Amino acid sequence: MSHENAKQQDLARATTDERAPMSTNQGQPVGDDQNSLKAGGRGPTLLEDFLLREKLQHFDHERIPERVVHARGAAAHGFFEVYDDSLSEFTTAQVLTDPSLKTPVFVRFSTVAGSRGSADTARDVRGFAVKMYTPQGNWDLVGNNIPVFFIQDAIKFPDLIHAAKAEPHNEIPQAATAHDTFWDFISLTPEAMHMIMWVMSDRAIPRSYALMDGFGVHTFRLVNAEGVAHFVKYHWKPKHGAHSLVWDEALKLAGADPDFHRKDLWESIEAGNCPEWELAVQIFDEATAAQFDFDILDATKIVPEDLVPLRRVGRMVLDRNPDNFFAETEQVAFMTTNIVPGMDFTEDPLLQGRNFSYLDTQLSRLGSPNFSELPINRPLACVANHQRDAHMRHTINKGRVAYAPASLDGHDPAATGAADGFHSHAVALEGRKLRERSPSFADHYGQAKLFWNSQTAVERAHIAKALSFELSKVATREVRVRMLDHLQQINPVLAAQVGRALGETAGDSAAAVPPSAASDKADEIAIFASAVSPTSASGRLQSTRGLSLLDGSQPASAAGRKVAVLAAPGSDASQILSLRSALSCAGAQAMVVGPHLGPLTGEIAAMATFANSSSVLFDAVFVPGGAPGVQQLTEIGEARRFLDEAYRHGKPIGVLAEGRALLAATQLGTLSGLTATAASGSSGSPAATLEAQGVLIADGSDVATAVDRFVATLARHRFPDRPLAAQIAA
Ligand code: HDE
Repeated sequence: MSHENAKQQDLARATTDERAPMSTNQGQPVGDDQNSLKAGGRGPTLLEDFLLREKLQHFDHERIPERVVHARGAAAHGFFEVYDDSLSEFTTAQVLTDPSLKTPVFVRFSTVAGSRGSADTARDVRGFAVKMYTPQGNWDLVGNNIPVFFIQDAIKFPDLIHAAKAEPHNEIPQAATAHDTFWDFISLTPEAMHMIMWVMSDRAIPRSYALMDGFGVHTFRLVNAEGVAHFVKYHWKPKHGAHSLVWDEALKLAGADPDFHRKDLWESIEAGNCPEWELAVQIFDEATAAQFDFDILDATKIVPEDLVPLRRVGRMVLDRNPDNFFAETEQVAFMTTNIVPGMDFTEDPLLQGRNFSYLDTQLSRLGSPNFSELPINRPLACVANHQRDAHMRHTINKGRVAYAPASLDGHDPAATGAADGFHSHAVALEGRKLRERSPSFADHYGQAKLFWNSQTAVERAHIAKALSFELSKVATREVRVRMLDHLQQINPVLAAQVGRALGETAGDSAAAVPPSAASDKADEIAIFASAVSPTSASGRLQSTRGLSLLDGSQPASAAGRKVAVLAAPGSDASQILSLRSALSCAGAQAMVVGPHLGPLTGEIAAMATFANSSSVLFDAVFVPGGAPGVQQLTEIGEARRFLDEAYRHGKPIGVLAEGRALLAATQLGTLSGLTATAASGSSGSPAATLEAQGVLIADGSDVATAVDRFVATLARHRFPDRPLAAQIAA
C-alpha cells in the first residue's frame, strides 16, 4: 500500500457515518434522542436514562484547553515532493532525497497571541507548522512566517508570552500587542528589536496563508551518509508570491470577517486553487558560519540571502480540507523534536528549550502520552517500542515482552535499535557550566538595521505607521520613550517620525513630517526614500535581497484573488461574463455585489450585497457598463464607498464603458477631476493619471483587451503610493 493510501485509510477508519442509524457510544441503537425518560409526561427525569446521561456527559466534556500560544488556527492536508536527489550530498533523510516519494503533509497556520475565537487579521506573527508523514517517521517543521524570533533563550519565553497576551487583570486587549505590558517587556529586551521590525512591517498582516512565506527560523543540521554535517535554514516560498493587507483594511476585516484567512484557505482548496510553496534551503558549513558577523545559533538573526543564496529543492501543495476541525486541526500535536535520520538540531538555546516544551504541552492539551495514537498524529512509519498503557491507549500490544533486552518469544537480546536509526551528530563540546549569554549574541541592532535598509520607502513608511499606532496605545510614557531610544539606534528618521506621532522629539526631528491616518501619504513616504549601499566601507552587509515584499521580486500572479463586480439591474451582463472567464483562467474569482441577492441582469445573479459585504473582502473592484445599472449604483452610497475604499487600500480598480460614471461620482472622481463621459486615455487626462495608479478606465470598444489589462493589473496586487489616498474619507 502506498504511503498516501495508508494515511487516507487510517483517517477514514476514524470517521463515523453520521447518516447511519443512531447509536450510543456503546453501539446500542437509539430510538429517540430528543426526549429524556421521565416519570409521567411532566417529569421528573429518571436516573436510569443512560441515553440522556451519556449525551450530556459527553457534551459537558467537549472542550480541551486551547493552545497557550497559536490557539487560533486553520489547517489543510496535502503533499510534499523533492525535485531530485541532489540533497543526498548533505542528508540521508528520504523525504529530502527521494523524488519518487509523495509525502503526505498536514499544515496548520495560526496567529500567536489571540485566543481560539479571535480575528484572523490581527497584527501578529503567523505560525506555519508542517507535519510530514515520512517513511522514516514524522518530521515536523514548526515554523513561522517571520524568519527570526523575539528572544534568544527559551527561558524568556513565558515572560514574552505573558507580556504579549491580553493583560491578566482584565483580559484586554484580545489578539493585539498594542498595550503596555507588551511594549514594557520589549523596550527592556533589546534582543527583540530585529523581530520588532518584522512584526511592525506588513509581514504581520498577510493577505492570506497562501500568500505568505514560511521559515524554520532556527539553524538546523543535515547529516549525510558519511556522518558529515552541514547547517541548514528552511524557507517556504509561496508559488504566487508573498503579499500583505494594509493596516486599515486588516482592522476593518477583523469586524467584517473574523474568519478571513481561514475561509480563504478553505475556499481556495474547495475551488481547486490549491495553495503551493517551494521548499528552499540555505546550506552552509562550519567554516562559512565562522565568518559571519553574527552567531548562527542566535534565533534573532537571519542568514542574509546575499551571503547564502536560496536553493529551491521541492514543492508542497495543500489540496484537501480537513474533515473535522477538532479531530484534525485542534488535536494535531506538532513537536520540534520530530525529526528523522539525516537531520539534527543545533545548540540554538531557543530551539533546545522548544524541544522540551512541545512534548510537554501535548500532555496538558491532549491529556495523555498516547496523543501520538490520534489519527492526525499517528505516523505512517511502523511504530514498535516497549512504551505501554496510560490513559486512552488505543494500540493492543500483543505478547508478554515489554522490555529490552529480551530473549523470550523470539526477541533478540542483541538488537538494540535499527541499523539505519536516528543518530545524533557527534558535536564536539567543551567549556564550563554557566548561566550567561554568549558574547556572540550581543549585537541587537545590526540586523534590525539590515532589515530596515532592505525595505522600500513605502514599506518603511508602513513600519513607522505601525509603530506609531502600537505605541500610541501605550499609556505609560516612560515605555514609549524607551522604545524611541531603541528606534533611534536603528534609524534616526524612523525614530523622529514615530516620535512626532507620539508628541515627543526624537531622532532626526528635522526630517519628520506631520503624521496622517492614511497609510500612504506622499510626504511620509518621501522622507524614507534614501537608499543605502549594499555594503559599508568596512565591508559589512547593509542591505540584502529577500527581505522586501515590494522590491519587485515577487512573481506577478492573480491566482487566488477575489474581485468584486459592482452590478445592478441593467448592468452589462456580457462584460461581466468576459471578466469572469478571464479571471477564472488566471485562477482568480469574480463575485457580483448588488443591491439585493439573486438575479440582477441577464444570467448574472448577485452573490453578495452592499449590506453584507464591503471592499475589504476583495482584492480589486470592477464596474461594468450598462447605463441603467450604473445609474442605480451611482445613487447607492455604499457602491461609491466601495471604490473610494478600494482606492485608499491600493487595490486595482477597473471601470468599463458607462461604469466610468460611478467612479466619477466618488470622492476619488471629484479629487482627480474625472468626469462621467470624457474620452478616456488621452495623455495628461485624469483617466491617464489614474491608470498609472492601477485604476483602469476603458471605453468599452474592446472589452477583451480591457479585461485582460485588468487581470494583469490584479497580478500586481497593490498600488501602495496613491497620491490621493490620504484625502479620501472611507
Ligand atoms: Fe512555539 N509553542 N514556542 N514557537 N509554536 C507552541 O505548542 C514554545 C517558538 C510555534 O499549529 C506550543 O502545541 C516555546 C518559535 C508554532 O499547533 C508550545 C518557545 C517558533 C506553534 C510552544 C517557542 C514557534 C507553536 C503551544 C521558546 C517559530 C503552533 C501549543 C523556546 C520557529 C503549532 C503547542 C500548531 C506552539 C512553546 C518559540 C512556532 C507551548 C517554549 C521560535 C507554529 O509548546
